Amino acid sequence: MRYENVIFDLDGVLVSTDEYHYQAWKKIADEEGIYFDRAINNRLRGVSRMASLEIILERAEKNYTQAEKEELAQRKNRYYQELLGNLTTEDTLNGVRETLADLRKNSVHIAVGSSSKNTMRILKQVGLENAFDAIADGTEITHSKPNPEVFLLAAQKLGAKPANCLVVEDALAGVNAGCRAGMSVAGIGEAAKSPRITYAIRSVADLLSIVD
Ligand code: B16
Ligand code: MG
Repeated sequence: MRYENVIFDLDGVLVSTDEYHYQAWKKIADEEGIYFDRAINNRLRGVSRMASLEIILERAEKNYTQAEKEELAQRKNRYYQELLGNLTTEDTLNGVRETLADLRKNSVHIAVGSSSKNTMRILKQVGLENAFDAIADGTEITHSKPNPEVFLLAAQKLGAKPANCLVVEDALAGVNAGCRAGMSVAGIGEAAKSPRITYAIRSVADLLSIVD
């Protein structure tokens, strides 16, 4: 085995919750009269909720107090959680379930490394709460991606050395986090174009040939 451990990003790699993040932030931006589009949304991938809000507020015409920012972040999370209510076991991305099962069959340890504080709720809703050997998420870290903290925590929970881990990411912030953790990175979607990745993949099913 080339890698004994694979650490998956959640949003945009296992589940297409990235669209729900976009819709929830778009609603906030519209309510506040702030310009927001999908290009700006791409900068929010992998970035924590408060850091995402700061990026959106770059286009705001007024200054927001800390209390106002906290209210906006809470409101966004309410809208996001309402949308998460639609998630079913059908909503994992292409090839995810089969690939997770095949990796495990080949004794590869698998983990989730996500900035999201909603990770457990999402995994439960799509029926993947027992699919991983370890889960590290936004509720356990101080610094979100591009800081390597969440991936280092996932590796620690797996009892793995970073050099033995392959990170799977769709976001530039996540690619940078994986590199800073000293891990190899497979990039999917936008992240497949990053010069920092080790492998470009089209779907998680491509992982089997990389890991073996
Ligand atoms: P929450 P990932 C990230 O998840 C999302 O990509 C990012 O858009 C979001 O702001 C962040 O989680 C925090 O999410 O508001 O649910 O705590 O890509 O690291 O799995
Ligand atoms: Mg992601």
